[in-house]
Amino acid sequence: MNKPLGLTIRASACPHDCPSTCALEVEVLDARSIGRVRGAADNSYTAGVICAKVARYAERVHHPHRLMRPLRRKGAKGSTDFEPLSWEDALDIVAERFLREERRLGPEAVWPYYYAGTMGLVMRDGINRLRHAKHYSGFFSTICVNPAWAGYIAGTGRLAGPDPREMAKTDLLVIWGTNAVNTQVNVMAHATRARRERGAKIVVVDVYRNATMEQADLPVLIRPGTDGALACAVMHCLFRDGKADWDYLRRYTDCPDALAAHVRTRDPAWAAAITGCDVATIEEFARLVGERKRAFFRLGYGFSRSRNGAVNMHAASCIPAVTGAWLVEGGGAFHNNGAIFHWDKTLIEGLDVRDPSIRMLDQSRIGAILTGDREALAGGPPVAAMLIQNTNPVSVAPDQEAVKRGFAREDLFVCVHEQFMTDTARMADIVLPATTFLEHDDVYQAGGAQYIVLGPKLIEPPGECRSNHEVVCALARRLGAEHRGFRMSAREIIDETLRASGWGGLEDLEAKRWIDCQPDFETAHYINGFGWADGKFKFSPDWSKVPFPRPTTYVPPADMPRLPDHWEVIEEADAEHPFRLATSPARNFLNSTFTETPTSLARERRPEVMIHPDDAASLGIADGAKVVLGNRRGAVRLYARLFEGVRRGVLIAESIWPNAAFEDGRGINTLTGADAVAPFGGAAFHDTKVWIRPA
Ligand SMILES: Nc1nc2c(c(=O)[nH]1)N[C@H]1C(S)=C(S)[C@@H](COP(=O)(O)OP(=O)(O)OC[C@H]3O[C@@H](n4cnc5c(=O)[nH]c(N)nc54)[C@H](O)[C@@H]3O)O[C@H]1N2
Ligand SMILES: Nc1nc2c(c(=O)[nH]1)N[C@H]1C(S)=C(S)[C@@H](COP(=O)(O)OP(=O)(O)OC[C@H]3O[C@@H](n4cnc5c(=O)[nH]c(N)nc54)[C@H](O)[C@@H]3O)O[C@H]1N2
Ligand code: SF4
Ligand SMILES: [Mo]
Repeated sequence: MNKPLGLTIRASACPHDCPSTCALEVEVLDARSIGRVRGAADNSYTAGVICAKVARYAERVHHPHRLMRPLRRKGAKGSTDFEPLSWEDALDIVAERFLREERRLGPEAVWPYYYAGTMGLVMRDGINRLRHAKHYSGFFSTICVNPAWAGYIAGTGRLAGPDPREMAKTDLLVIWGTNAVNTQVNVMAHATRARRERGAKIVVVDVYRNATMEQADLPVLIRPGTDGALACAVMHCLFRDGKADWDYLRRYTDCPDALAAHVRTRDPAWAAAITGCDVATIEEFARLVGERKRAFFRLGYGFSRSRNGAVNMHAASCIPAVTGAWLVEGGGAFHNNGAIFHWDKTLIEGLDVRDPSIRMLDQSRIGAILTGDREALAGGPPVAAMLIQNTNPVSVAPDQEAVKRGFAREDLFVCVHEQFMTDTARMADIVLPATTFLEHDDVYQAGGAQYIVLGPKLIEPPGECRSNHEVVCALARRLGAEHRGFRMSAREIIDETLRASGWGGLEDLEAKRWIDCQPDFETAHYINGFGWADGKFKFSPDWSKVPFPRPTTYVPPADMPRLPDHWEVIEEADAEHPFRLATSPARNFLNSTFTETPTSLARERRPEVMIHPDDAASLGIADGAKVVLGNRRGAVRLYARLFEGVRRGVLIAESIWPNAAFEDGRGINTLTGADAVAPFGGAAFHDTKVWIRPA
């Protein structure tokens, strides 16, 4: 009998793409197995709380479907017909093919492609060292943060804000476009404290009555892509009712008079017509903001995933600059803390061998790129070979039909390094088995909190699994790629990177488990000025000057609003497509991760679309009926759920189910568009017009 040797509790970090980056405590049962996972109680942001899906991580790490051996495709692309081979043979095949394509078409024919399956700095970003050393095609990451970050930085000049723990010290928490109960549960723990200890009110702005909105004192239910109108109307009321802090405005902002004049015509009636939210709710929202200076705006990603998303994010971030909420603890606008960590990633990413003249290919436009769109290829050679780590584009990328056509190309060679046989791995020529965060060393940085957290190797990898770093180094040797990082261990890289970034070394971090990187109050609240040269918050940003790294080809459109507004570039419903679809996150999945664990699957049941009962009645759709959603990009078959908590004309499909969960293998991203969101790229996942009919 296998008996646990005796349970030890070890410290770790959640590796997933979630703003919280929880500090974990893992029950280690023996050299190869774990038990329960808990949140560290003495970490001030995690505060002992983690989501259910990670608490039962043992299900994922010890899952019988974990990939254990390298595989080579035998059958047609997309079939499940693979045969095992040795690591040496698998790596040789990949390297030979990369070298062959490099000789034939130049190094830009190889496109390393990755994302955030793990957020560990070494395992996620190390693939860039190989790319830079080999002068392979560049990777412009756009799928998640670009519209949100660009929109936030447009105002503040910097991606940082008040200490996220101040959510517990506010009088008014505005949770805007983030379904925190699903996506970052810790926000709710801090919100609950503010309510209990200070009588704080909670406002939730979203496009359906989700679990977060259920907890709101004031639910603000709007149509997707209309947040700019809502923000303008709130500011209209603040100026109208004498709630604007003119001392603050004159000292800290660029053009308060122009803003006041601009929003004078954008009253609640105007916004009600655009947002679908009634005038009384908008007035009540403004009244709360006006009366409670200590107002904390927790701005999420969801409302930025529209074609006008950056403008809407900027508009929402303007509200606390009107009231001067930034001046007080528990006040201001928080989105992400990216700027406080000042990482030096030279070693991890091989930035010292980077050639900036090499083309950048847009992650979200992978369908267009693989199907040979000249503009998407930036005039360069076709992509002939790929190494994919940490991401599942055949499921998560927009314009799925194009993505699938691209991956089906017989002349495209694909190596996928994965933990599971995902939709993307199925399209690979070579599949390599990957470790999980419990089986390798890495360091993590929070986006929605202020910690750097260590995640050391706690158990041995199952089967023949190898880490991303090991694979990158083994390929580098075969490809003749030169960089000292390829000869270092993950621990050595972590140590040197921490030191170069000013965070002490690995030994320090091992002792402390995490580092609290929160800047002082004056810095975090921009008391000494915002992140722009003149120190002023920008109500009127020059979008082309927003400091966000991007290829020179990404230029803001000339008609981007210069002041907060409703920008009418969303995919509005029309006669043929009377509905607007948002593909909001499911609670028990994390993007396409956890779509393999039994309890997550049991709780999510099946792919569904929420529809207002009156809309359903007018179309003859019954609760639980099979329906088809469609537009010019394709059609998707799933089940209807009648739900009063959406506006008429709006549909919500919680995502992201594997493509195979749908009757004909077409996943939800069959419907979403890959046209780049202004100003610097991104995918408008919640901005899709569709028709719906009974199947
Ligand atoms: N359980 C779970 N957790 C996750 C994820 C997951 O898939 N599942 N994904 C992870 C990742 S990668 C990220 S980036 C974060 C993202 O987490 P969030 O910041 O929460 O962003 P989204 O997940 O895109 O959407 C959040 C909410 O925005 C709403 N929304 C959509 N369109 C609009 C709009 O136009 N206006 C407004 N006001 N609201 C809108 C959606 O309905 C949804 O309820 O979550 C992470 N955590
Ligand atoms: N319709 C719709 N589509 C969306 C979104 C949406 O809201 N709606 N959200 C978008 C967003 S915000 C994002 S961030 C993207 C996310 O898209 P992805 O980054 O592709 O995220 P996941 O689907 O979680 O896939 C991550 C994969 O990495 C693997 N992985 C984890 N750790 C490791 C490791 O250490 N090594 C290797 N080699 N592999 C590992 C996991 O097994 C998993 O299959 O999806 C986007 N797609
Ligand atoms: S809440 Fe987010 S960071 Fe925390 S354990 Fe869950 S997925 Fe990980
Ligand atoms: Mo994301």
